[in-house]
Amino acid sequence: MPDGLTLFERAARGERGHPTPVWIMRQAGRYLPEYRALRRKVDFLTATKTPELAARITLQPMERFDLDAAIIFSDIMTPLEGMGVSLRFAPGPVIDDPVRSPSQARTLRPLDAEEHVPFVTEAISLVRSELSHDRAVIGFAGAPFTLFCYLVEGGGSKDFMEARSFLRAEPEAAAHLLELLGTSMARYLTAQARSGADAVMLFDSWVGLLDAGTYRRRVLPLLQRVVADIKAEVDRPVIYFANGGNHLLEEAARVGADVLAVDWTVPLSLAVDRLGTATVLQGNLDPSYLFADRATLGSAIDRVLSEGAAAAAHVFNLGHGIHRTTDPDQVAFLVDWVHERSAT
Ligand code: 1CP
Repeated sequence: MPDGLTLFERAARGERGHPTPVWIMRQAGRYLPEYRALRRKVDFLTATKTPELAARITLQPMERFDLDAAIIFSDIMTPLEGMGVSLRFAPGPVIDDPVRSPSQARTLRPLDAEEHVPFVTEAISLVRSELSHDRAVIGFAGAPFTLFCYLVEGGGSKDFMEARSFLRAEPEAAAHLLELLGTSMARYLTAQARSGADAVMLFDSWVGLLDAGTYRRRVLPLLQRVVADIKAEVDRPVIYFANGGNHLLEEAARVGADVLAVDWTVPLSLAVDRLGTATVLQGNLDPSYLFADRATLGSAIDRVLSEGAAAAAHVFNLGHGIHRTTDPDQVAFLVDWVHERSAT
């Protein structure tokens, strides 16, 4: 184990230590008054494309809370613009001209990270140089299937029926699109690691919509290649978040990521029973517990910590993004409670 690694990196590389590292999905964002103040002056896309602003927003939660890792302020949709997709946020992503035919799928080009997303890699370098060396910087990208969902649907959806139908109606065009997204995101994450990200994360927010067989045939081999491509270039832990993936857990564990992140419907102890004790887990407190009184919140955190104790190592997080109406004081309590209760 190399010296000088942060608590987060040690856990992500499978070393069980104390205390348990903690960070929070969507920790930079709308529940923070300082984020809302900044966003009154600048729109979301501009904030993500201005490295100084993106770095400042990334660091906002780090100044308030004793978090072990910063996640770069950006969006999973950001790199798609460079691939030829026109995009706006309202407040979720909207694609006015979604991909609905094989010919449209063929017009997209692979991402060139240097040319298309220099603002992301610059923001990462800035954050890395400003953040204390005992805190990690996490870069991220959308996983191919989740990006495919937004690209074909044109925006958020409960069931992404357009995207799932495209997968069945146009299997070749869908495979081409997924491949292109996979290759592009592998390059994107490699570029983020090279500019200072200590770990990289793939968000598969909508993968739970797939049955296990479809996942195994059409998504898993691609994800395995994406992770292998990143690992061939940079020695950084990869986190894979399989949201809604309780029925895909065994498959998701085969992606080759160092850390498997799960939502709150998968008790960590059950994940250990199913996957064995060699897997590093991240998660998975239900974000709604942040609205409970402190006794309830504290015991829910204790439960997640004790269930995570059987895994190879554990990175504490919520099971999905923090809700925008959350009280920041509850977050401060959570972070300190995790550290205190896992100190020895
Ligand atoms: O109005 C605003 O300020 C925009 C709200 C917002 C923010 C703060 C969006 C639009 N994206 C973000 C930032 C963001 N998105 C981060 C920043 C870093 C951090 O975590 O602190 C990250 C990691 C994301 C990732 C992201 N975007 C995901 C994957 C994680 C997840 O929640 O499952 C997804 C699915 C998106 C799409 C997206 N972008 C924004 C919204 C509101 C959505 C969800 C749209 C939907 O499907 O309804």
